[in-house]
Amino acid sequence: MSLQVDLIKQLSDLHPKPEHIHFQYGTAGFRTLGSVLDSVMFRVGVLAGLRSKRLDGKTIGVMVTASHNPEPDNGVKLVDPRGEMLENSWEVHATTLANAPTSEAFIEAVDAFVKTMRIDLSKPAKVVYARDTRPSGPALVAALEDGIKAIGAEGRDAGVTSTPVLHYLVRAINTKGTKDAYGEDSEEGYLEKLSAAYKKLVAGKAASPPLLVDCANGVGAQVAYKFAEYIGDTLQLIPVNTATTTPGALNNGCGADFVKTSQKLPPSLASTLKPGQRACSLDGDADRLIYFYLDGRGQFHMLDGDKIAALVAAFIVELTKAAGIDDQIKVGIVQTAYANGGSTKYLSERLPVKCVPTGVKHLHHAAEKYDVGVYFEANGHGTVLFSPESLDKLAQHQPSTPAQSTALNHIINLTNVINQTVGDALSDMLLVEVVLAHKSYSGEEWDSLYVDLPNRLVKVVVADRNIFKTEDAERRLVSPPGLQVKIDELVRRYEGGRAFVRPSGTEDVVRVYAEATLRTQADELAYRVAGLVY
Ligand code: NG1
Ligand code: ZN
Repeated sequence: MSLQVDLIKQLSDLHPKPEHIHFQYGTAGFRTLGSVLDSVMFRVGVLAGLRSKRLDGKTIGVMVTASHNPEPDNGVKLVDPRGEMLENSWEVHATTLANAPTSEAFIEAVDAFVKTMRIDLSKPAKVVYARDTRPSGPALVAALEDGIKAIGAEGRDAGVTSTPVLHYLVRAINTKGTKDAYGEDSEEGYLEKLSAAYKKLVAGKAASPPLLVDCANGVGAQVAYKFAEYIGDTLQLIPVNTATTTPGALNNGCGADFVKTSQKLPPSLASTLKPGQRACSLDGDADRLIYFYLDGRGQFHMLDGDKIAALVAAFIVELTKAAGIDDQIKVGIVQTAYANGGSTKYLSERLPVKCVPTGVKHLHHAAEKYDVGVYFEANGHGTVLFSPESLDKLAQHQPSTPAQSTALNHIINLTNVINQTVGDALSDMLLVEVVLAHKSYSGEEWDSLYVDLPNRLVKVVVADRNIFKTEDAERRLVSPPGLQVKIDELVRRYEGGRAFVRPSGTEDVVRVYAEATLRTQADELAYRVAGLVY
């Protein structure tokens, strides 16, 4: 079977590539202004179909979102059959196809690609796709659908939903009817699976105080409202910032990225959040989660991805001990250079900790090497992975006391409340609430596990961010020559100082991170390092 060249040409001509734009499949897929992404969407539709054919007709996912970025931005990324990010080696093929200047050049590139990858075009192809609430979404999905049609793939529209729901769907579809079945392949199936596990885990525990959920005016609002229904009285969820149709509201002055970057309470919560009460923020596609609370004096405290990792890892270790399985199932942590030094110190005194470069795929792959791998980026993106061997051990373990049996059941229920395909704000929120309920922790008690070092993250716009090259999991620069020596010199002058510089993989900027024992010193160090970069 060969390509349907006429059909591809006819449809591709409806989605011409804009001149003078170079697209790049980065850590978060293609991401830029929604208004220039039409051709990219069409071509991603074709590519997703080809990937499905290459993998023998397994369903591939496509998510249309720009996450925490401003509303006019949009983006697209592919999801592999187990619900994971697209295999690394295909990122360059995605980039090549997206940049073919004309329909003819695109068809030629597809043809060459099919031949080198030995893709059997007679194989079936299935693609499931979803989008967030951005206004540019419907038109971009229409372009994607043209691409799916052009390659002769079968498309399934999962509608408007969160990124983690789409990842769940992909895994559920591909494991249906097997021994690894992940759940019903629908949003209801997802809600049902997670909330049933949550309810078992908190059965008999005192009801938690109501939880404010800042939905960033994005798609998380819709999923949060549904969870509120599914989990009923066990925990009262109060979704706020749910204006998904108000122009300009998405991620604006609210959401996980706002809270993490500005280290402030979203102004819209100022009159609602009471001292002592917990709240959390999701990002625009609901795959990041940040908690916070106001103390008795009304002072804001943030509980970020590092704090979530510490809370959750300690709880799982405790349960493996209580279940008498801690000699067989070991917990490990994966972080990036952005993890707060306070968290790294606290965690590495207790558990194995690995530092990897920024980007979910690096964290995910490193976490797969542990029996139970807990990975979180400081920005609140993360999850927990249980290896297939650990799942087998849990299923086969014979508890010798009722207490062991209870602990074992808790761990098994945790494997179901956790979305193991990708970071999932609402799944992580239920997980955190389980641990807090079991430990009877308030936000303040959770926060006191360790003290965060004051830190500052700044963006620097530079002429060419590609000259910045790093090593040692992005903690040191190898290029431009000489710059790292200058950074080292500066850092030495600050007590508890640490700083690093790396090019962003999602924005045309260089990021500078600094921490120090004192707030003013962390800020000063960040700005002085930024001065070196500029
Ligand atoms: P870049 O732009 O490469 O720093 C950002 C986040 C990553 C990750 C990606 C994907 C920070 C400092 N960086 O990457 O952690 O989440 O976006 O969305 O938060
Ligand atoms: Zn996101």
